Amino acid sequence: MTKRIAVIGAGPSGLAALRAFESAAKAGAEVPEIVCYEKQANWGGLWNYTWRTGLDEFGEPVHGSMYRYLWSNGPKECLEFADYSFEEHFGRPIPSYPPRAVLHDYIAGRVEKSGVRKYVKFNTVVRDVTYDAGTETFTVTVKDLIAKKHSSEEFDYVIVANGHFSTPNVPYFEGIEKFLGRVMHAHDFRCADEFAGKHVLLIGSSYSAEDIGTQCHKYGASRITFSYRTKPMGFDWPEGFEEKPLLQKVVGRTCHFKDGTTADVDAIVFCTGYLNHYPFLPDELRLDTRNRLFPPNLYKGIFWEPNPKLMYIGAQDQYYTFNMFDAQAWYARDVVLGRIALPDRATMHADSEAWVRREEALENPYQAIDFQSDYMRDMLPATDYPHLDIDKVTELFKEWEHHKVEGILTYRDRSYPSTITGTVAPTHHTTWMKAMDDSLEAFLNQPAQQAAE
Ligand code: FAD
Ligand code: NA7
Repeated sequence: MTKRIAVIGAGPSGLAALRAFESAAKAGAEVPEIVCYEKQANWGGLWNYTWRTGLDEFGEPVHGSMYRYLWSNGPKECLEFADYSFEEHFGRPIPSYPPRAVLHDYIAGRVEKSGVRKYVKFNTVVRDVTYDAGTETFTVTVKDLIAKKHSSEEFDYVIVANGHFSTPNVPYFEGIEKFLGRVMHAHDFRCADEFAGKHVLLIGSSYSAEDIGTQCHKYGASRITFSYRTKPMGFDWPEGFEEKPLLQKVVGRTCHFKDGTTADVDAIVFCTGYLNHYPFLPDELRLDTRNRLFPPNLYKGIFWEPNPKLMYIGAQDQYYTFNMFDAQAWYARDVVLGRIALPDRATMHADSEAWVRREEALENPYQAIDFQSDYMRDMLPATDYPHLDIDKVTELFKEWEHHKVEGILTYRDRSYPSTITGTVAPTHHTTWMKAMDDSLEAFLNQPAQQAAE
């Protein structure tokens, strides 16, 4: 009987799984029957922008954490699919740091062309997954949000690809309930314009703080203060930015920091990260991890060791994104197709523990990049995923880190060569600080006035 596989989520990770199986099917392999459940009305995951915050039109938690004016925070050359270059999609080379809509177009273009939409049940949220050791099958219970009906189906494998930058981690700070201004988590941030003229405090010292802070500055905030728990980001911040140690308490609009200093602010944005959240999984199947490069108990960062028929794609922290999800999807597919044999549980665990220990010893972003590159090298040769030059991608990531240090407001004006086509990206028609329109049309089309000059 044909095996069945459920994919939970049609973001970049779930779509990588669909694409992986489809490419094997096109090459003549017999593949399982696939059903992908996606709670939103369209695919693309976080890249599928929503203006909504809180609950969606069905009363479900809004998945989207992306905001207006979000531009890629790394070079597109580092995430390029090995089987579908940007040049192939757009018909010409494009600059290295595209805004969100352009990346959504790229992700969607590949899967649209490979005809996998038929596998996706949109507006369908996965509520519950159980495993029956007797029949060796999973029962997946879903709700069709439009028909308002629950139903259950049996599967031999489940791929969990629901993303982990969607459920906010929100710590408490004394007095914040009486703060006389706007308080929100990055998950609910949508439009920087509302902070024009305001002094914004961002708690956290990672990507969200950096990006939302610089974006608020770009759209007219009067001051940006960051508050860090462990260490400051340490960029050479221009006038108007400041980094302070952790917030201790809030009195009215006055924020008190660990070094005894204070700041009067208009808004507080929690950039305190996200929780890996799998509300549809029972304890025995649920990954329990913070955001890290190698979550424990996942062989190859994919297979749930107590029951490797349950697989996770994209559950780790990410330097690599789209092409890493591909590598994982191709690997998972080949295990399902019997092309790769999994070792016994003890061997799997010893392997993943070695990665976990290595991750714990990492000291800086350059080592972290090398770590995830090695993880890619560990997966790729086992599959027929088209050649991806990991040495070159690693170099690009390290250049990107240098470029951020050289100019946190100018790094997005840089260009890099594609590791797939070799073409060096053209310079964008407008520098990032001056590019206020983040639409696909504005990005791809030279403004008439500039073109005429
Ligand atoms: P997601 O994109 O989160 O997709 C998960 C999908 O699962 C969603 O469509 C969701 O609706 C669906 N889903 C969730 N729960 C259920 C359920 N119970 N039932 C059915 N469906 C469900 N990466 C980059 O490469 N470059 C960037 O510039 C970049 N910027 C980022 C900015 C922000 C603000 C954030 C939060 C992340 C950013 N990322 C960036 C990283 C991002 O994680 C990846 O690019 C990518 O979106 C991860 O894909 P995913 O499929 O694993 O998860
Ligand atoms: P990250 O990268 O997981 O970073 C979370 C940040 O939040 C990090 O600086 C943490 O500080 C900080 N944090 C977490 N808990 C607290 C508490 N309790 N108090 C103070 N600070 C805290 O999440 P991001 O949202 O920045 O990035 C996630 C993705 O979104 C990423 O892929 C981007 O591309 C966009 P720490 O350093 O641990 O002390």
